[in-house]
Amino acid sequence: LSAYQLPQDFVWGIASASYQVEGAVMDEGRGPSIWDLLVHRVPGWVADGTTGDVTDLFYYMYPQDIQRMAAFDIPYFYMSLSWSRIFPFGRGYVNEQGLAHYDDLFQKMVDAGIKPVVALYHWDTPLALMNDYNGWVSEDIVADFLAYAQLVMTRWDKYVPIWITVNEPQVYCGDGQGYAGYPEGYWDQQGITGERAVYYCGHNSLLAHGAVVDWYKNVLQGTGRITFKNSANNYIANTSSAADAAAVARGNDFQLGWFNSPVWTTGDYPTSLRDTLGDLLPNFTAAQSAMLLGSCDFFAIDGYTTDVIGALPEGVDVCQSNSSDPNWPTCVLQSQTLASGWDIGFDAGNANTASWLKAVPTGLRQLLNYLQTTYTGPKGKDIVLTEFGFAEPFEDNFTALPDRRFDQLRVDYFTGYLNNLLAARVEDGVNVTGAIAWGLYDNFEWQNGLGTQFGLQTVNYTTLERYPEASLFTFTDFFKQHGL
Ligand code: GCO
Repeated sequence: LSAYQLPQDFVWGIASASYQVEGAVMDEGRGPSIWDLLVHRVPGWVADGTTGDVTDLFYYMYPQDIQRMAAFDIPYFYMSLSWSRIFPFGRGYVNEQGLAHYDDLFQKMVDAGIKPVVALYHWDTPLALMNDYNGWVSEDIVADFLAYAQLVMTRWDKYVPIWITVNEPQVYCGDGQGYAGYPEGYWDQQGITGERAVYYCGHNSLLAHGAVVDWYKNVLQGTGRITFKNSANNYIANTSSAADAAAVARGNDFQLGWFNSPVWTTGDYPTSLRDTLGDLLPNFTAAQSAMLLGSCDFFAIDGYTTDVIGALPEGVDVCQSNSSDPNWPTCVLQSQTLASGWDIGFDAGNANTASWLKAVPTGLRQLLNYLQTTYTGPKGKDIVLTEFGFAEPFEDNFTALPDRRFDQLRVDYFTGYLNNLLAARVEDGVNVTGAIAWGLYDNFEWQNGLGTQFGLQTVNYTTLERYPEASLFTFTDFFKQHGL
């Protein structure tokens, strides 16, 4: 494998997202997003009390960030557009300063030889749309999202070879509706139960994705590739029992089938979701199913880790640490309707690093094989690993780790994951055609705030200086070693 040469069009690069890196939240006509409200007004929403007000100040510092990427010969950069910089009220009035900002950003990227991979939506819903109609819970968002997409794709398609409609709907709809709107509890006050909000959010995300792809292909006749981004952990069964195997299958339906059965296989949600959720799950019309089927040019997967999944005894809604492997003691509840899982050390601060390093990299190979078997088919469309990465435990603790730039655990993470990706491609014949690392540098890690650091560069939040870490060299050297 060490001599294997990757094809020249292999998509490799590094990632960011607007609210996580831009800062400058009140500058040049930007309107607020739901995150501005959540971080300032909901006590305890962010674990360490930080916000994205400044974060990496990418909004102003992008020229140097682009030069840094160019210096490392990084060919692709994943980023998202801030919807509320362009439509401060979510729709209607357009902010020309926001457009001019991204004009210059794209021009500088292209001048530096870097290709943008651009998401239209990475969780920062314009606040006005939340106030008007509850954001993604309402089907009204489909028309507003389409109008926004039409404006930006018409203007920037010439720069953008790869478009992402929505980022990880399973997460922003499923893992607490706060990512798509307000925290749980708010919905109940609106007369929408939490669970119903989750599945309407997912449904409207699919309809919005489908509407944008349909317009992009048939009206704009865009030449780029377009898809939405999934998030999934690799699931392995806790024991060889039939009940645990069923829990794994059910878990995969809930994390992947929810969005991918409608797009890749049947045009509808998986049977297990229909059986479990009943009328919480909306229906597609025949025309909507037809629009969704085949609407992704490739399968985009964000895959960070592996969970051990076991069946829960009926009626028990906390998970039990009955894993047969003592190296995996951390019990993480996936969902009441899903299964329980034992997380193999994804969390920053988890001291369980040894088992994490031992167990997880092979999980990526399994996940890629699962996706090809289940969705894309052996000679079908390709798979791109659009995010993977690692928050090194204790990295922000200068006493424990005085030189943060030598991030040994993250180096091991990328080495292990990239070699397993290669094995999936070369030895298993999985059509995986790209790998994009999270992230460009430390940034605002949502509810974990600035303290949880995934960066391949570390950032001094007093001076905003960026420092390449060892993992940035490991990551970029890997592709050079393999012919790129
Ligand atoms: C996503 C991710 C990123 C995170 C990263 C590390 O939705 O694409 O959640 O925004 O920062 O996955 O947790």
